[in-house]
Amino acid sequence: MKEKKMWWKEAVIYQIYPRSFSDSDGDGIGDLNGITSRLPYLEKLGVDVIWLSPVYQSPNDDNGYDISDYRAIMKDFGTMEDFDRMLAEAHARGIRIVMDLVVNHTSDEHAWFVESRKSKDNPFRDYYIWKEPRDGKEPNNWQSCFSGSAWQLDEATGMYYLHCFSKKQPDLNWENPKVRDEVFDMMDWWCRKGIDGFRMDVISMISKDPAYPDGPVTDGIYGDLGPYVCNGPHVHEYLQEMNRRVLSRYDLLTVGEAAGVTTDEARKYANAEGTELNMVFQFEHTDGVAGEDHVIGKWTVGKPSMPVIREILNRWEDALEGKAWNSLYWDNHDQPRAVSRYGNDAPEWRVLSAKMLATCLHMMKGTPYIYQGEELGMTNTHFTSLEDCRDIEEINAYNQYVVEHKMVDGALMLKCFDTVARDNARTPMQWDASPNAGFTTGTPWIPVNPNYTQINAEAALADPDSVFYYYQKLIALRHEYPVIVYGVFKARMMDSEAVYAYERELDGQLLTVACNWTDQPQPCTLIDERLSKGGRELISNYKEHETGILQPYEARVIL
Ligand code: TEU
Repeated sequence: MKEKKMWWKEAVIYQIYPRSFSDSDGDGIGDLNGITSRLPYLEKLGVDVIWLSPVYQSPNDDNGYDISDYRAIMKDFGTMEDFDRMLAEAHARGIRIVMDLVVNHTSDEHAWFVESRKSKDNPFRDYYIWKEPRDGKEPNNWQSCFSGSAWQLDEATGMYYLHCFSKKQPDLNWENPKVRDEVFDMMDWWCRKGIDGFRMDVISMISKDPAYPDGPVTDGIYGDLGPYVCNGPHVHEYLQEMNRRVLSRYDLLTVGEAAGVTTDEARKYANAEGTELNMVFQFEHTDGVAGEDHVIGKWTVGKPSMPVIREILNRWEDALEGKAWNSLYWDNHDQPRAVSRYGNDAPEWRVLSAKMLATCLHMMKGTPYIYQGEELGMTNTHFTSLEDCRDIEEINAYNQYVVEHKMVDGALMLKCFDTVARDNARTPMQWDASPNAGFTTGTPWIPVNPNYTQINAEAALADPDSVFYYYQKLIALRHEYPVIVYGVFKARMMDSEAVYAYERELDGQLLTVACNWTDQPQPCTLIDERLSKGGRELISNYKEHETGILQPYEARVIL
């Protein structure tokens, strides 16, 4: 099937986690003016769109994913004037801005919840999900994604409210048409301001199984809520309503963060007819792969193997072909650093493996997302005690598994944090080798990664062989060659345990990609075959090549 051309299929997105990007006023917290001042850097990289993690008013229990006012800017980040200026300056540089939309839940400090908890007959009561106790306890055994029960008893009325995340993030009741009206009005308000799209936080979780059954117990303590809150009975209906009432009236990029999504579900969310969203983020190759040495829940000290990752990504490429559009990502603010997790962050391999991973992802079919610092090959950090942690997910998990239930040894838990904790992605952006990596003149809210003296933007910009310039080239290639955007994906060399290879084909044009995921040379004849038939190299992370093999972490792309 001929793919319909759309700007958001041709775009490369850059995610900014504002808290950790650039601090303009020395309070140790990144802000909007900091982002505006760095726009020339992003323009140089060549990205088309910025996705901003939440910048709305928030008590910051979960760094802005707990919103207390959807139409106000978080004080730490600046003012609405700062926002308007950032938007205007981004647009002047041809960069669009996509907002994070967090509407599965609000903050417990949002005016709706402040009202809702007051009494059983408050007009806002049904904005949230309230249940009577079961045998004097929680209504069911669900575990919150941030440990502990997903239910919180509220003294005022003796009832429990549902919070799939922290207890300061009560879930909205999407079955209530008034909630949908409020959300759609608010979205419309931002669209009229001129923003260019939404990344929708856990949008797959807005419709719950009305039976609220107990979930399967996996860690011996609580039950899994996933099967009863992900892809629920009305989720597609609600998104179609959102599409009719808001999205279809503007020219937007929409991407749903879809925990628990399968390829079948994605074909509905991101259907080619455009009745719901443009694309979704799936979790199979990130949270879904605990890899070897799994400890508990999402916590692991192991690495996922390439064939496992390849099976997942190739299956997504094939299943969505012609039916729905893919998103492509290694990193975001909830994931460890890609080069540490999938590549090799040892000094001798860091740059090569970061470029290899970038090639492997950016030549696939779908819209690629780059997370701040990924273009520098930023790495995971190291946790020496719970004091180093800022993320509520880490702190609660440590308290539950190490302190309270004594199921995991504290040192092992810290090793898990080194491997997969979200704070790995949240250490400040490394701008230069000056104190605090040039992120702030004050004390950063989370310590900088000590390797900033070597790994930073200033050094990368001065080095023509840097990871930065490699990303710049990958982005430029996507803009230049339609086969990279629209070509049909076909897996190659599936018998290799070490080489991830594939082709893309469009109107008789063939693109061949081969990536060595190991630190050893690996046999590969695919590239030589293409070269012998007149193919030419578009990009590679090595200058000199060898016949019949790929060198350690070598990536080659032939057109
Ligand atoms: O994340 C939702 C989610 O299910 C996971 O990414 C989760 O945060 C984590 O990886 C579990 O191990 C979204 C946001 O991206 C995240 O930052 C928020 O904390 C969360 O929703 C709640 O809003």
